[in-house]
Amino acid sequence: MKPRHVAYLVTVALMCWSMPLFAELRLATVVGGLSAPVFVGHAGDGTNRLFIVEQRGTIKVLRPGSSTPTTFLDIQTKVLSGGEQGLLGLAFHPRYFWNGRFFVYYTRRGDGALVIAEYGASTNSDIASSTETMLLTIPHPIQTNHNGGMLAFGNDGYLYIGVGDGGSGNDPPNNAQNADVLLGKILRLNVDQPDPVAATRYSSPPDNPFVNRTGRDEIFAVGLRNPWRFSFDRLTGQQWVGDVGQNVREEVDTPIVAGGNYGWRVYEGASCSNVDPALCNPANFITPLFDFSHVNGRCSVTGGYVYRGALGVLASGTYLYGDFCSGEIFAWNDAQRLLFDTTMNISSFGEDEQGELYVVDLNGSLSRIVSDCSLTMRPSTQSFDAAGGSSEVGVTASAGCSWTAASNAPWLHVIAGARGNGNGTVQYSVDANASASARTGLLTIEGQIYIVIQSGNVTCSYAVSPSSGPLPQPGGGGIIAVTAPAECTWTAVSNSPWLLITVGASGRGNGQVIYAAGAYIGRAQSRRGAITIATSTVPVTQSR
Ligand SMILES: [Ca+2]
Ligand SMILES: [Ca+2]
Repeated sequence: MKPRHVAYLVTVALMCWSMPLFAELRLATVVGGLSAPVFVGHAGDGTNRLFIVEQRGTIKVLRPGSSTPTTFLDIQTKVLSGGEQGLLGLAFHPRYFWNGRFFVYYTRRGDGALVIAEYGASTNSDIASSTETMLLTIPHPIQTNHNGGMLAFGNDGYLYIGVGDGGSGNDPPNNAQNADVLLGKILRLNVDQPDPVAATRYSSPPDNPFVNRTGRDEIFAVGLRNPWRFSFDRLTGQQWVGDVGQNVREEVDTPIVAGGNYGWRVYEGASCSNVDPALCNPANFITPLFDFSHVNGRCSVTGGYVYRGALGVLASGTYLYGDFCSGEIFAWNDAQRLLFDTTMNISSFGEDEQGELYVVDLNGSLSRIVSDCSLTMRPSTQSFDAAGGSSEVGVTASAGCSWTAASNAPWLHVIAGARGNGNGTVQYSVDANASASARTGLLTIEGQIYIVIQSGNVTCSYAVSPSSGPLPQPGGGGIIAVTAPAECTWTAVSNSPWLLITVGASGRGNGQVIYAAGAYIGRAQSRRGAITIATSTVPVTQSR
């Protein structure tokens, strides 16, 4: 056997042995034949439906398992479409299941104004009501480019809106640095509370940075060029913005802080744009987390999502994003890594209810990022009192997929199962905590994080409210408030596979647990589950 054959076999053997999870990634087409899709999202209502925004002015709905989307909303008569204009964004209210409210972002036929409008559900859950309620219009009369187009609710319940700088090149009116106009900004609105003084159907949260001072109250952050796509990390609430650059740099900004100035038009990415060279002092602006240059055909960042899906397709916390022109899809974990080099025009990424990620190709398709070597953990978190103890976490992995487990804390020890292949169990122990402060340790299992929290050495008491949770037959969710001293940790555990904890599987001090269930069909009796939080058990009953 020639040496290079030996080397080849060794390489294959090493690949089988180490089995890096991302090597098994692929793009699976979910649906094709779409008309210029620019966004995909979900309603958060337990139905697992995907909603696909088409630029011309339609929203399609796709039931899970189906490959035939149907029309949810058609507002083509209102929308000016083409180039960077069209129906650009969609956001469902966090309580859409209860209130049926959702919001769209489009450029208006006639004058090109940017419109944020509200629509509502109808009695047919797959067809929205066509009644429009105007929320906000932003004049955009001169140029057709840089309309922004993203809107999404933050974990604070407010609606965030990414608005472009008004267009042309180098922002001639300097809109992005002007707090008296809404162009070139991230806005933040409370859509649950009108403002009778301003006569608007929304209000500006009182801690928006320009409330009670010069500048538009709706503004949350300034200095954006064209924040075409942004997202919130569903675990941490941190906002990630892909801000499209001009001729040189593409950037990703995070976190986005109230009153932050993200640099445009003084800076393009981390570089001085030389439009206002006298202002190029980095101390006055927030530089991007990272930027990249226009090499390899790259021209326009498409902001994406932080992966938190339960299937473990990517390591938890990985930020996925891409470039519209090159078709490249990248992962960011403190460095840029190329995952796919596609022929797509990537208009957007998107997230389903489980946190799995999708890629939208403007040429007409929607694909999902899947892995042939997925890994999941049950549970994903565990709390201990100050005395410590031991426990275990079950790992579910495909046969042949190997993994390792490691602790980041000196008081958290892996005592068995530090390595596995396929399904397995990791056993660990937690030392006693002599301090009065709570603490958090992490077990990292093949890039995925298992959270161990431990209360401080104090007496802990816990209260939950409400004490029971009814769910309607079509599915829905609820919120349980947890009250505890700040030194005290807790976990929330469901006793039923149909009863999902979507937010707050663990916490310390005061917090909330959000749960959800899908429709309950075809049974004679209601079904009963329970969520146990620290020492309290909250029964949840879903009607038949
Ligand atoms: Ca103001
Ligand atoms: Ca910037």
